[in-house]
Amino acid sequence: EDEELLARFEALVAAGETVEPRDWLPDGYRRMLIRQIAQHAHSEIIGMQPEGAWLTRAPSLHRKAALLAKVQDEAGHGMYLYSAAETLGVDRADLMDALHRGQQRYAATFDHPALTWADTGAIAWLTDGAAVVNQAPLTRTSYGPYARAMRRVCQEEAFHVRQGYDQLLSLSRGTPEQHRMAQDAVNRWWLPAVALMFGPPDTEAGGAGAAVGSAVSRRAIAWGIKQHTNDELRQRFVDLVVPQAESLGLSLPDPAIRWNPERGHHDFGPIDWPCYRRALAEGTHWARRRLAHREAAHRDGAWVREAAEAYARRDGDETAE
Ligand code: FAQ
Repeated sequence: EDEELLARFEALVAAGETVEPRDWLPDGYRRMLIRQIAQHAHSEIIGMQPEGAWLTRAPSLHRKAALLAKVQDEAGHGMYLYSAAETLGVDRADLMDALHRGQQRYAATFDHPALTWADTGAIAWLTDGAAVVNQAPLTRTSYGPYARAMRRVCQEEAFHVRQGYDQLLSLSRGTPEQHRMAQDAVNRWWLPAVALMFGPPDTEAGGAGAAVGSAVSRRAIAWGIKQHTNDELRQRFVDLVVPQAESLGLSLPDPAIRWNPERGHHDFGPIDWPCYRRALAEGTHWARRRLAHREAAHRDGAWVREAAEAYARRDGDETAE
């Protein structure tokens, strides 16, 4: 019977139909989705921290309002994604626990500090820019609740990219010191965006993890979870941002970037993925800080969760009043 169900499931996916929570799902598909959606949700909420650190120091009311809205949007994305994960039969509290215990990951992009105000512009332009490139195809992912969450998320992320671009443009055209600050932030956020927002390369010499990486991608593509490999999306991102950097009057810190007419793409330098792998395996000062901050926020929010639960338990008559 399972084989018949599996055949029906695979036919559904092959036909480009979305799979819904009421449908029968193979265990592997469910596990892969829970892992990706949870990792994605965790990235959204941990990703609030670098920019959030500048909320009290924004240089104008206008910039502060925009940054506040952006950071709140990221919280909202986390919430849609936790809800999408819950349709797969997991509990949000358990996912949160797994994050806090280090059993589930989040994008290590955010394990870097936002050193100056310009970093908030570089994060929004580059990191959200990479997020849109990676996530736009996910609006057509095979699992309905994830695909629907991605539509709204992508619209909001695309707006963040414009906000970051606008902020960097002001700095780039400002005083020489402001220009230097913008360039310095771009220099520091380029690699975390281009390397980490897309995951490991499709092929990598040596290392068991490397084989897992590409195998994971192949499985995800076969099931219609992903449509493109990590490297295809990374190339798309590089092609997109090179002309944007030019119009910003800023450079990207990779001397190997140049247009390759034969490939019809920009070449770029190799990424030292073993270095990132080591950082992921061993942990870093900023990774510990991000997680400690998250856990403290979770503890501080306990009374809000308790109040919300108490409110939800009130009987229907009273709520109707
Ligand atoms: N950091 O399985 P693969 C956002 C781990 S949204 C840390 O081959 P895959 C918006 C991976 O878990 C950002 N670990 O990776 C925003 C695995 O370890 P495990 C998030 C990483 O699935 C902007 C191992 O390496 N977006 O930020 C990372 O092919 C600004 C092997 O990896 C999404 O999640 C990493 N970067 O590619 C918010 C989009 N990459 O679990 C605030 C959906 C890999 O076996 C401010 N997700 N690892 O122990 C995806 O498309 C994929 O999951 C990738 C990872 C592309 C992220």
